[in-house]
Amino acid sequence: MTHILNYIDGALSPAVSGKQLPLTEPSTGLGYGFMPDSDGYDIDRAVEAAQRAATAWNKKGPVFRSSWLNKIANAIEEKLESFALAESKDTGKPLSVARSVDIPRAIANFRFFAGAILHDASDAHADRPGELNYTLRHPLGVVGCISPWNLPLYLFSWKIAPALAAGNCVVGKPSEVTPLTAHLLSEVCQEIGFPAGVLNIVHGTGLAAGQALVDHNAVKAISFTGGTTTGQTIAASAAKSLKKVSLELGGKNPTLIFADADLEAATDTAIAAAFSNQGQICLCGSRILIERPVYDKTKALLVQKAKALTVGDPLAAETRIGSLVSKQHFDKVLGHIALALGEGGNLLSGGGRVLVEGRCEGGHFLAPTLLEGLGPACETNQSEIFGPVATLQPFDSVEEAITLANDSRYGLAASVWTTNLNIAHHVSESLECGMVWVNCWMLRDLRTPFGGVKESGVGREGGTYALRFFTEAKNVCIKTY
Ligand code: TXE
Repeated sequence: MTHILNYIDGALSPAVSGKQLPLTEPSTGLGYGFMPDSDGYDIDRAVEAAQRAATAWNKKGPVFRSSWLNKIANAIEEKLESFALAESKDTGKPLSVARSVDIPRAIANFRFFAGAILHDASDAHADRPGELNYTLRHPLGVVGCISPWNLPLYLFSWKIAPALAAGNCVVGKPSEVTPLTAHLLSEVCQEIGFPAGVLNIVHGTGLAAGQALVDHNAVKAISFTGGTTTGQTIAASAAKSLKKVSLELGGKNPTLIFADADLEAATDTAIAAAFSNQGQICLCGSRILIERPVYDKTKALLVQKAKALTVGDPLAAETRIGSLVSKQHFDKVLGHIALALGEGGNLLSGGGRVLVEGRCEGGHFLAPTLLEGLGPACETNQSEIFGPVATLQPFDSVEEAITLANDSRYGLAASVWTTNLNIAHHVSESLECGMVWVNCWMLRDLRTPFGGVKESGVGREGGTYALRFFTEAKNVCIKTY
């Protein structure tokens, strides 16, 4: 049995109340350990430790902080395999994905912000005679980072690395569904002697530990990734103390395939965009829009490629689709499929549970599911399902494609497939979202703005956007003569 502990002031400890929550491995359905069921008392302890550490951490300067972030990255890299195994066990995702995507990306996040803070610069406005304005950027002090279960260490590190680099101390609250790699991170921090109190990790539910973090008066900002409804609750709570918030929320992203596209490449990537991580990525392309002249051909390719994906034990090398993250989430996604069929959807592939024999017979596996025949207004094309479910819709013109793509309360990302440069530019400009990939999907440069519009969130992460979020600007104006 694994016993996860909080990491507060450099030490590992249970919740003050002694309460624990059970942990389940989704691919087997079996319990594997316990984690602290922390509450406001644990958050208070963590915030106090962070406050004590804040001045020294900031005053040591960027070179010092950068070197510590690199030490964390190196320490995770040395244990990459055990981190990958833990991430796969906790989420049900294929080990190959955790090993090649999740953990390398977490390492890259620490390294990227270790470098970014060394090259960060502030503004000066010195072009008016007799006046000099310059902008100081102060860290906020103590900040809260709340992360979800789909890419646990990847998204946790995407928040804490810029916060620490910018000179803040952090109280992190990883998802209670997948706390294991955050716990391994705290062990790594202890092993390398990371300064006590600079990073604190408190485990528990959103309602108890998460809400206490959001409500804490000494916490100056909340960076959150998760569901839109939770984001709205957090924004409303944070408004009471006028905390800064960065909210990276849900998506219902379109993949637009025009008739002139390279259909092999487009369908390969559309399948990856729909089903990677079991469809549990905010960037997943769950609405595939296809220009009518190539609709039938594209559909045939998509169905063939969806059916070819191997669903199975996350530890098996050939597995492409693992288990959904929990029984609760599995039931929710199955409910969406039933609703889609009720709405008149025509099932092209998948549609139900996959029984994986042996070790994983109690797991929550779903076949990659494609549906057609559903209009833009139906629930299936409006709700974020967050599972391996995508719909196909035809369109007849560029303008219709744009209208269909924008017919969503979400606006996170889009993937556009065309060899026509004019279409690529016009569609990219017209889409209501924060990120457009043309002839690709999820190709990431960590300097670029990451985030969405409409109900997909508020603010941007990445590069200087994150460093700006985690600092407060102060202008100094000097009359020089
Ligand atoms: O996420 P929650 P859930 C979407 C996806 C999914 C839905 C719900 O559609 O089906 O959200 O998932 C913490 N104050 N995404 O319920 O609740 C919580 O403990 C402070 C999209 O699992 O948003 C966890 O650490 N914190 C997404 C984190 O918020 C609170 C990734 C996320 O949990 C809180 C995951 C509160 N009141 C789900 N309530 C993406 N954008 O990538 C919860 N939390």
